Amino acid sequence: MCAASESPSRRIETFVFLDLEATGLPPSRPKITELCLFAVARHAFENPQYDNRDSKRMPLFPRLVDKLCFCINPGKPFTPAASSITGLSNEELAWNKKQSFNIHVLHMITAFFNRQSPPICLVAHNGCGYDFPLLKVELSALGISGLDDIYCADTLKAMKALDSKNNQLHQLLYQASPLRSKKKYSLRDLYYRFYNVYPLNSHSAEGDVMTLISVFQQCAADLICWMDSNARPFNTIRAMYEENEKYTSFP
Ligand code: DCM
Ligand code: MG
Ligand code: MG
Repeated sequence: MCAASESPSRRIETFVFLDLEATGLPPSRPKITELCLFAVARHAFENPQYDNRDSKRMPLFPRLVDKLCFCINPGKPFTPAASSITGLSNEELAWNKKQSFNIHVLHMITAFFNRQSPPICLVAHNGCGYDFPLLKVELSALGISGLDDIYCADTLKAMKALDSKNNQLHQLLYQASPLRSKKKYSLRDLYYRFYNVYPLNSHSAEGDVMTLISVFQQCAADLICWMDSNARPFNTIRAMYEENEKYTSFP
């Protein structure tokens, strides 16, 4: 967890949900093949809309969302597992003439951020373990050291921290022994915890971002509070690996 001094000095105004699809998992030195960003204002989470016909009073998915989603030719073979779960392949990306992670990606994401109200926090599930360090690799390959003035926060860490705090509170209030936690924290399992069904479109960047926002809505007040004090500058994230190895062009 970051030092408090590195967290935003003002409350976060915009949450930019991020999901990446890529050619595999570490240590395969993955390359990004799909990137999705949905920007949602703090205001939207603090003032949710409800469907009055729904007796469970589930919040509606935010209506005011800015979206950016695109495919990238990774220039590296997918692992069979990654290709299978994402439904993407090197052949299809080449046949559809998708471009590499080039300078246009940087221009698009910086233009997207420039339209959001700061402070901006990138939010990804297991972001610290996967998405942020992987994005850092690709930006470094373009000669970019980071994204200035952008914070980031990991919902996997946040959800575990919130559950642990609630557990401690429960012990204190009821003089109880610690609850044996069998809780699961994959994005799919968190969605199931709140909605009692599994999410649609897992392992598409857009589908996973929508699932993450739906989970976030269920604990928005606590997550926002956690992120206000635990978000860290994106520039403090270390790259997943150093891209010094030259790949032969593929395909
Ligand atoms: N990934 C993988 N094998 C898994 C899970 C994920 O190779 N069992 C890789 C490919 C995905 C990327 O991680 O594109 C991101 O995962 P997710 O779809 O969960 O965001
Ligand atoms: Mg993901
Ligand atoms: Mg995904």
